[in-house]
Amino acid sequence: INRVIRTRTRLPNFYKLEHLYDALEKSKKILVLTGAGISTSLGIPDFRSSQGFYSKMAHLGLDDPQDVFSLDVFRRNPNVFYSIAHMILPPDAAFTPLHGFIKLLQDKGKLLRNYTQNIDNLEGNVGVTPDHLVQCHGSFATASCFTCKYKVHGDVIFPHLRRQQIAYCPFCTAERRIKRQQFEKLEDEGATSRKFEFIDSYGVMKPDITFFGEDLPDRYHNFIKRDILECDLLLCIGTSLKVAPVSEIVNLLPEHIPQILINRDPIEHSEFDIELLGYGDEVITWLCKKLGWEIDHKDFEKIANSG
Ligand code: CNA
Repeated sequence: INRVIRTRTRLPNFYKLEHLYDALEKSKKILVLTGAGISTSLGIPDFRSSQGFYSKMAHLGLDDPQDVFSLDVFRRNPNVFYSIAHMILPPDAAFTPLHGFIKLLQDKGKLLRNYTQNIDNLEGNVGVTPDHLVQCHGSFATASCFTCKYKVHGDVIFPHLRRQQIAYCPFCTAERRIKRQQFEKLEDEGATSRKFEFIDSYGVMKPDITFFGEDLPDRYHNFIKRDILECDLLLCIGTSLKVAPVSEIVNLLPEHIPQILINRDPIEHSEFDIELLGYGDEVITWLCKKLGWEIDHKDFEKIANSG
């Protein structure tokens, strides 16, 4: 198992691996902050790695690949999102050893909350309970009409997303057709104006994931202020910490709370007390073996024996 360990001495009692083992044994309120890197071993690309999702966006001709998740772009042209969403659809029933580790913390009564930036909903697959979970950027679990907000289970529109075909709201379809006809008529007459524009996203179903330009779900705001004061350890796993406001959590924690990073790449804009750099599933398996803990995942022993 390949890993690089980096430590610093910000906290006088927390700079050695032994301190981490001890904290994991004793902690009762761990805040686990996760990102796309905890799901990549299932083949779901992250965003910013060299083989990540953004590197596959060049053909769309966007100024910034992040625009596939821009609310304004969706409003004007929902095809952009519908043409790429199939790449990040969650696989049924799957989860990684890292998800298994979060469930293990929950089972041991140590998990205060998992703040996930992921939208793949795999925390539900492993059994992290809703009260232990904050999906900071929403998820594919539900979808809503862009116009009337009619809500459906997310999997209702999965076939459309897989076929890269827009899903429309059943209640807005007729209205959409009328508006479109009115607009086309005006256009034919050369009489279109800013006052009457046809918006392409009219009546389009949008997964309830948070786009750039949208506020985070209320649940995030309701919990985070309390949780940063209550937690006794931060584990930050599989994230580049580049998306605010979630990236700010590490700066909001009280000084005395130890901060741990488990990530493939170092995060240079933030300093952690202990950093375990490597493939997350391997690092967590190694750590659990050290602690005598067992993750309930089919690959746990295989990974443990590979190193
Ligand atoms: P990011 O910016 O792409 O960063 C991912 C981080 O994970 C990088 O620092 C990598 O080094 C690290 N990483 C990748 N693979 C591994 C691995 N096997 N083991 C350990 N570390 C690894 O993604 P962030 O999550 O930081 O950015 C936040 C965005 C990503 C959120 O808005 C998400 O909605 C969005 N996202 C989610 C998913 C998903 O739900 N699975 C997939 C892609 C993007």
